Amino acid sequence: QTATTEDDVLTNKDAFEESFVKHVETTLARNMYNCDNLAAYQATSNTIRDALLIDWANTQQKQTIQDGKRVYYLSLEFLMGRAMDNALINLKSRDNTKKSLTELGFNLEDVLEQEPDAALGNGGLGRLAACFVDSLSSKNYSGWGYGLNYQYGIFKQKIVDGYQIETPDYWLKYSNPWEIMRSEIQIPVDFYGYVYEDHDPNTGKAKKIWAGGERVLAVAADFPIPGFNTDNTNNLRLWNAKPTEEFDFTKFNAGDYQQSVGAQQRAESITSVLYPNDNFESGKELRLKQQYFWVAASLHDIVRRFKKNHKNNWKKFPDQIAIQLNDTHPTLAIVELQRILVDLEDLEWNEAWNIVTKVFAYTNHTVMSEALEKWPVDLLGRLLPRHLEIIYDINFFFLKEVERKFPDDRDLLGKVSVIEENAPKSVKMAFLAIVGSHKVNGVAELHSELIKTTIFKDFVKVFGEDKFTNVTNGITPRRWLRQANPELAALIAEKLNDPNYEYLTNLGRLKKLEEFVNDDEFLKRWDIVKFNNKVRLAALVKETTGVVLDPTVLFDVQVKRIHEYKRQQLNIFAVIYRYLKIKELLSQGVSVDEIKEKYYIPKASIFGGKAAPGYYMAKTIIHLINKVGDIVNNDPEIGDLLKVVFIPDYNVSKAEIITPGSDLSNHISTAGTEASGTSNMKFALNGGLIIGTVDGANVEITREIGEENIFLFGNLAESVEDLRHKHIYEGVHIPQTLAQVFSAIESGIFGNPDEYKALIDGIKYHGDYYLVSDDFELFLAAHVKLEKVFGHHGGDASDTDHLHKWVKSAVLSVANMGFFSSDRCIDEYAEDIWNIEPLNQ
Ligand code: 26Q
Repeated sequence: QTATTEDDVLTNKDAFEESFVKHVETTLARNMYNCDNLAAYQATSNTIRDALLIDWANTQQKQTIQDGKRVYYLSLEFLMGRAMDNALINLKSRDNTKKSLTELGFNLEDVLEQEPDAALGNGGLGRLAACFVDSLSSKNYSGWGYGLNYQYGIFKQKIVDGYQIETPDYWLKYSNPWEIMRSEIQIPVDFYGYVYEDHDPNTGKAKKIWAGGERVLAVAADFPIPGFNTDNTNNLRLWNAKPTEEFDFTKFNAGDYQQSVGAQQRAESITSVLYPNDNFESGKELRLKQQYFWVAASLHDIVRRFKKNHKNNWKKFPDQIAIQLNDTHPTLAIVELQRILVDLEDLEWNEAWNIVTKVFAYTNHTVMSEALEKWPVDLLGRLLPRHLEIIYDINFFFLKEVERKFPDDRDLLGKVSVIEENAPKSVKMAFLAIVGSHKVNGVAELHSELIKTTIFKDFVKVFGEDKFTNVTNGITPRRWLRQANPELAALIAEKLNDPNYEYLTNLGRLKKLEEFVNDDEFLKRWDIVKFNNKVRLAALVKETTGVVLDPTVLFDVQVKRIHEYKRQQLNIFAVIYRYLKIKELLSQGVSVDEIKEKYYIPKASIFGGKAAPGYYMAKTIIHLINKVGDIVNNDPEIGDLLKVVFIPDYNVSKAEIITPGSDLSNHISTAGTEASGTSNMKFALNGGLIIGTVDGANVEITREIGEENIFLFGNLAESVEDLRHKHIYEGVHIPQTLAQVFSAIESGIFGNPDEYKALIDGIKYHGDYYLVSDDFELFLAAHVKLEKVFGHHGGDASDTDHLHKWVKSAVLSVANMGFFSSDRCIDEYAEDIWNIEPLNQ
């Protein structure tokens, strides 16, 4: 009588243990006597997966029966991180699993550590997609993700002699228990070849045929996405490229068997590696191949599913399907759907185009020109000859319409054309995405306003204001509060009288925390939680860098991709300035205690983030941070007054430790450059304060939490253009403080100054594009102010000054962060863009 249902493994110890042993013995073909943590992870994940699959199958069946509208989120990146803890939390199985594993002789935390990160993304855009699929499931929407199942995720970063070294992330070393291979779902995708015109034998109508070329198979791998507090379990479908069995007989007959097999094999390279550029367009042919492979497979899958229920009733297509384009990477989907409808399904151009534009919507994530995708027409035309023709036709009909509406505006046509005529003649993907979508959104208010007045202003004129909208980004509180910060999540649940953590799907309820802001006992407990999280972060720093941090000092964190616009250089220059000043004071005989008392509180500057492998300037910044760390951390006079560390290989799992452990985090991009930022939200939700510029979502965070609870500084977006102009025509003014930093670097104290020449010259002589010189002293001043508020916190809860200023601000921040749940964000997309409603459960 031990028979159990799959669901019991989630809540019943015996059922869990029975399944665990079964998986050890059958799935893993091992035995309980030599079961290590890795085997325990595999047996546990397979056990949880079994339960997950039931919910997943039920959900898909329910969604099919209800036959409502579904949204498909097309993203080339899903930066998921680990799946197991998230599944345990969402399925309410964490306690049972922890207890069961303990009985079996394992520790849950150690077992969780065995899982490699699914690092199929670069940074913010990829992590946003991961938060979105979590919210789609948790809020009972019918919503699938479509992406690529890269064999290699974002590279692993090693730091050797202060330099970044990239090593491959072969994350599928052991089989992936969260992936369900759908080897029966195979979709052929064609490349190259040529187009000819034929006549329909029945109607006599002319018809375009795309023929010849290379064929690759797209094979589906499915990842179930569990929701929190609901059985709703959506699907993330990631494609694998596989060779077809068709064979190059000319080569074969010519006796070149080896070579023809080799050519087939190369098909798999399409989904081999994630391009490691963040906010930078590289124009590589393989990247375009990835994009079309993914888009074609996804659309054919979507269309096939539609036809199963609705045959050729194409009018219904936009009532059944919404497709969201995560940046311009999937823009070819617009062209592909038009091709399917016109070439394969024989719809009239206008009827097809009407359907296409109702289905698609496009999210823009940047205004920076170097990140805007452009594909040369000769490359596009060679790889996808029929698609290039369709793009020309789309542009032709669009421009005709513009001309009809604005007959007197002679320049307008050139400004909105999807084709850039300059050498090399190319297709502007953002323009194509706008023309083919019914809505275009930015990701924070400031950013959404900026795109309307700069890069897309002519399209606002053509299409009107209503097509352009804002959906401010959000983050999932399941991973970024409950999973990353269990102690804080528990304290909040207690204060909200919410033992089932329902606030995690109703994040506005955090507001109630304001009631306790004058309760000293509560503030102390809050501060102890922060302290414990700082101890956890200090352990990570010790383990990864060897540097020992005192958890009572100010933890000042900047972790994100390394980019000039994000201005890690501004931060490290300020650290160098601090070091120089401390040295100066010491040389004047001022004691360490007096320095702490009157000048500089002790602090640790914690950096982390990857540079794109070909981004020289970003790599230079990493090198400088590491060299400054070497000098400062080994200076015997300095002690705990200042530490500088660079945590190697920043990723989602490390973020889960770093975020809760920060006192202060930096979001200091040049105003107008960071579309939103999402780590700012994660830090604030975990009770860290922010030092930031008036950029991206910092603006709305300030509005929500109150300007007295955030440290803003720097020139505003509206001044940036003038300042850049001034730099070029009047020269850059380097303030004395910054000049001292440059002299120190040039003196060689951080190693060969030639290595930093490009970094400094870019500011001094090449126009200081990111306004480091303009914002440097404002940054220093913001620090003076915030360090007064932080005080001489000793991590002992007896520092009432700290408690009443800093900790209060932290509580008030958290209390007002409800708006930044990705649940709210998904509700806005559902209502304003997708026109879908949650499923009846
Ligand atoms: C494009 C062409 C070829 C190769 C790579 C790319 C590419 C890859 C990744 C271009 C851009 C990206 C990533 C962009 C990104 O992460 N943007 C961030 O999106 C976040 C979510 O909206 C925002 O919070 C950030 O402000 C924004 O920088």
